[in-house]
Amino acid sequence: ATVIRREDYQAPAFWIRTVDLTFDLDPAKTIVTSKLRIERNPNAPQGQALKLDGEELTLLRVLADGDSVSFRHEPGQLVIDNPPAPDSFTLEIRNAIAPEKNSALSGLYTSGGGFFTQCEAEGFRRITYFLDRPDVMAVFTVTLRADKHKYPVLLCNGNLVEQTELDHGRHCAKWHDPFPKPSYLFALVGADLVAREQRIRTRAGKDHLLQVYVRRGDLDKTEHAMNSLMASVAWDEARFGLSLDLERFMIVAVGDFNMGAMENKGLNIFNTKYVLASPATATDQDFFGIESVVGHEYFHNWTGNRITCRDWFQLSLKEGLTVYRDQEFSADMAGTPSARAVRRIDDVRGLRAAQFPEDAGAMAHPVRPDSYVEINNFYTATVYEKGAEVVRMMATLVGRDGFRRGMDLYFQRHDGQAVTCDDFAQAIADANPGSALSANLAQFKRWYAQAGTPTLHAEGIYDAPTQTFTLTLRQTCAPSPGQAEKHPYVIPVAMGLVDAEGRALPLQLEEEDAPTGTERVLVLTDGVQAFRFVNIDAEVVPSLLRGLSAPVHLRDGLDDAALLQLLNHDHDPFNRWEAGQRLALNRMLQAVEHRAAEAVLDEAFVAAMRAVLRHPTLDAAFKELVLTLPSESYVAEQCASVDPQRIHVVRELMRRQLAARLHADWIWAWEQHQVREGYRPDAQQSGRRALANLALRNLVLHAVETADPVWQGRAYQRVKDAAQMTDRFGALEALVGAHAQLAEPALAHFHALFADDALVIDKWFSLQAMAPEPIGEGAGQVLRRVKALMQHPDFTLKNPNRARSLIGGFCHGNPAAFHRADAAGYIYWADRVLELDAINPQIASRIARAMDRWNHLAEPLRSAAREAIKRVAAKPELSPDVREIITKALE
Ligand code: BAL
Ligand code: ZN
Repeated sequence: ATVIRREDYQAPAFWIRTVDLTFDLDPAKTIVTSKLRIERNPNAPQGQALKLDGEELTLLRVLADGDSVSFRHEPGQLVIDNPPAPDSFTLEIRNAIAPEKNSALSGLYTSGGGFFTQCEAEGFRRITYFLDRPDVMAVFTVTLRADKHKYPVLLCNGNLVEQTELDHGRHCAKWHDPFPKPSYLFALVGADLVAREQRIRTRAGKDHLLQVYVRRGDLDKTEHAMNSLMASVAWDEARFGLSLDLERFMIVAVGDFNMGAMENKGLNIFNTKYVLASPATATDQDFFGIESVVGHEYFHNWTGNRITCRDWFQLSLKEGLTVYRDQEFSADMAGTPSARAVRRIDDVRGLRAAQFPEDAGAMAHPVRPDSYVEINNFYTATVYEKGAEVVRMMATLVGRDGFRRGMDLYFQRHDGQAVTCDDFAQAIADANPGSALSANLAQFKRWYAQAGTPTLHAEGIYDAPTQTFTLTLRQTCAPSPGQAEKHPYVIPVAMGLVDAEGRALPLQLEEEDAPTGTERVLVLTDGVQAFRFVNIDAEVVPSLLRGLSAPVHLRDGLDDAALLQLLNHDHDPFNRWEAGQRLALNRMLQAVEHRAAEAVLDEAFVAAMRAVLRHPTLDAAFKELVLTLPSESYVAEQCASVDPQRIHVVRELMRRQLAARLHADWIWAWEQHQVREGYRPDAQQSGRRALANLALRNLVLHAVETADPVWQGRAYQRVKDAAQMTDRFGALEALVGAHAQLAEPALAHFHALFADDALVIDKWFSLQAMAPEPIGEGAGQVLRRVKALMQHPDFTLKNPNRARSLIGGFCHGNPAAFHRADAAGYIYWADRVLELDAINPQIASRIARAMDRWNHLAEPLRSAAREAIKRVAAKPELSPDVREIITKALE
């Protein structure tokens, strides 16, 4: 396999200034004609051949300045050693492709009888020969020709400039995109679709047409996507002064899609999962996901499209920044400070569930990787979510206004360019001279270069006679593949001090004249640093790393009493939640380590949970987060040697205890949090539904334990009658999660109700794949079910959403059912990876990553896992995607 290294970057030998493309669309044989205006790059070493990328193409013709030209093939490239004119010339290429055979869904492919594209990262080379790299930006003019009856809608980037009728029932549409763009942002659609349309006038006073295209019959599920798009346009103008730069902005939904969505210039293509929603078919979480992804792709128009990446190592330049922007958008949309905190907790849960394990596993890589074999493998939680944390830390270090100044400078300097993460950090720092970021910029950028999650160790000592509190902070970071030694990071530590009465104390360091408020950001730059606070008149508990102000583990040694103090009193809702999670986690880890499954939850913990649940002023959404035990995978991350079965048993037994001992409180919570007004997917209503659903899960769990039919019956009734999906699915989850007898009829009823709705059927598959494995007798039940579901008429490996729901749900989302001593889960995994690899390497590679952390498993799981990985490795014809993952796993 060819390893691409960041240090080998060279500017291209040629630029492509303009592209004229013509597509004669046909599923079996599409003809692509491409006219490229090419210029030699005067700043690159001269005399180089022109090497165009191309894969799976049938070449029909090559002309240079209208004449034949000699060319040759190298693997994946068309090489022209002697272009006709030294500095600039026109190249005309004609080639054929077979979209209907493109099961990898990269390039041009068919789905549901239409044509769609996905070009990021390197799909354009599967359409035609090109300099398929992000630093080559060209102006595209595209003509699409197709059968009018089958493909009445023909879309491409930019503006529609011409529409004509052709002979033989065909028609033609010509599009021009005035913005130079890299090939990865190219898109076309040819399909039978309908659109929801909205005309808007922005703050900038310009009129625009927004369109959301879907299949006929889905139009009633596009309102939320359109509302989210309008909100995104308004937000980017208000928060960052960034206006829509196109007359027309289109979103197109497609059922077969590798990613969540794609930010092609002016023509976003979306997985249906992130477009279609109605209260009857989508949960609150689905509604939220749509708002967030619509925002994300829209925000890319500036952070990604107007300023793009110089090379793929800089992927986080656009992804980390755009995730940060979509997180801020969602937080602003949530409204209240408490709802913002709920959003932040949710983001952190995602970071800890996906990125922290990645940073500690075989695929650990820096936010800006140094090398890759297959770039598709680097669309990771590290590049996206940790990248967003790096941007968030910059914003913390320069402040909200300072960050806006930095963004303004970034656009002033780089609009229209393909740049690097260094350029971004430099702009934020330069706009904020005198800030902790500009003072420590080179060191700060280690966040881009070093892999692994650092640990922040904290120790606080109160000295009553001098009324001082000394906080000593120390940082460490474990080695990661290829990086034995780590240098200190710049770690912003947002913090406060909380006394026994819950007062937030004024914070004054000994070198300061006066307090600076009750919350501040300490900046740790050395390996160890002490901060001495003065005028502290009582014992305090430090509340550190508020809002997770840096993506690190915190080891502050707080005992139960201190954590309870924070849970009860911390002014920072994030750390309040964190304290509750830590109380639960400590108990879970103790039970796991001491093999004391029967460990009885102490009354102090149960009472603390009850106090939160019954609290008169806390939001329901926040309560739901506090009352939800840390996930099994998060517990696993804290263990040196992981026994997923054991963790599962402990968590299940704890769940049952909370269900039993808070029984009356759960009844109260259920009754108090029913939403009776019309459905709105907002923070307030969805919080109430989330808490009511958690209550129902607990009530059904307890009912199954005590053989009480009432709550099982209520849940079943809700599956049948609920007016919307959040409640219906919540009830179904409660039955399945408790192994209730009514789970089976409820699943059957649910399937019958939604048999024609692919996205709902995906939920039905994944719920079963992620069902908790029964404790004791019945082990292996989930895998048997998953195997049976593969034979279900609705199952197909070819649809990424379906494959992810069942196989991904099981391998990634159900550790206790997947990691089995008899290796049956691993055998299933290896078979599916190999099977999927022949169809769609990107999806196969994602499933392959379920073994990233095999090395941390307890025996005999570890050995069994290694055997399975070796079996996949032994297959000679693996895709580079899967080969890279498997090779790294075995290193
Ligand atoms: N650029 C790939 C999809 C996304 O991150 O928006
Ligand atoms: Zn993105």
